[in-house]
Amino acid sequence: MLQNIEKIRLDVSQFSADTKEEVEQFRIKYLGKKGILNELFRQFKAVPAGQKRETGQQINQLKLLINEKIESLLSTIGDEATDDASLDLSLPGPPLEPGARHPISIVRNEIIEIFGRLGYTISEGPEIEDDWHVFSSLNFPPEHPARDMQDTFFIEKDPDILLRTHTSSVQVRVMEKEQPPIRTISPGRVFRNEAISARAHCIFHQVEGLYIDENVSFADLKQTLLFFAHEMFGNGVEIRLRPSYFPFTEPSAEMDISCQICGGKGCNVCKYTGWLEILGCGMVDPNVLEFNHIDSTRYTGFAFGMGIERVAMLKYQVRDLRLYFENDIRFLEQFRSAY
Ligand code: 2U9
Repeated sequence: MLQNIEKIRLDVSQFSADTKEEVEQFRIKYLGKKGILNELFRQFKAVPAGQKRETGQQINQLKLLINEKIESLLSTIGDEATDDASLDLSLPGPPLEPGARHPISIVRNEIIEIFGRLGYTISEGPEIEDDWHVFSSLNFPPEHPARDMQDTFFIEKDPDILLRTHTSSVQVRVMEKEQPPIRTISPGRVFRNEAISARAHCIFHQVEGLYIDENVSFADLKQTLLFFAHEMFGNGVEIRLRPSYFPFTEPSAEMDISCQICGGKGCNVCKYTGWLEILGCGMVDPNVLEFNHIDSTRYTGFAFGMGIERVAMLKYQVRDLRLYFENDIRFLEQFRSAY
């Protein structure tokens, strides 16, 4: 038995391992329930009394040796991840997915670019406005519902201060500084006190346009918007204008484009009408020109306004406006190739 113990001691001393897995196998082989050491203890019972003392000491020393071996193997193997032969730290990391421009930015830039080709400048102005620039100078009557807290975010301490509900206020500021010819568009964020749904949000983006000069007519407006529709949605698109009402334009109209999904035949996207509403427009009301010190007997102008979310919905067939605000990567990454 002492000879057998000596042989086992030699095996243990010579053993080496590269992984924690191998050390565990080693532990089971020697210290497991049916392992070599327990087998020795079983055989120990049959050892003659005179040899028991020495044999017992040898087995206990062997047990110590095995435990020390396991400890030393584990400490040299260390953290498996850092010692994994397949890990080459000199290799370049996995490629990063490129970011994508937000669909609202893509469409805003496209609108700006299209009107830029027609000579329109870009105007910007404050989001926090006063009553004059958002309502009064734009011919809103005192009792107009937009002036109500239900529709507009007012600053509590001062009813004259509010978040702009449209970017027309920017164009009013242009008229304060410049005389015609004026040809400008104003992209920007606007705020309305509305419940959030698939079709409405309390914050959204607009582009409004204003053209004031001598002899500007409704025909100029129609041709400008037809050009825009063709550039934005393709030359096959048709437009139609329906009479409407806005305080700041007279006459006023809403413009529809022919549905691109069904080609005007009627489908569930266009609610079987063949048309999709895209923007509002009209001839600038002479009152608005006069409020802003522009001679309405000499000058006429047209204006239009559109929600960028709505244009992007039609262009990319987005069914729920809330997707624009959720920053879900699965939605945003679909626009990677769009610009
Ligand atoms: C000035 C005078 C007139 C801008 C216009 C509209 C018609 C219009 C809506 C479309 C969808 C806003 O985003 S929306 O809810 N806008 O229908 N906007 S004419 O008229 C102006 C602008 C500036 C000085």
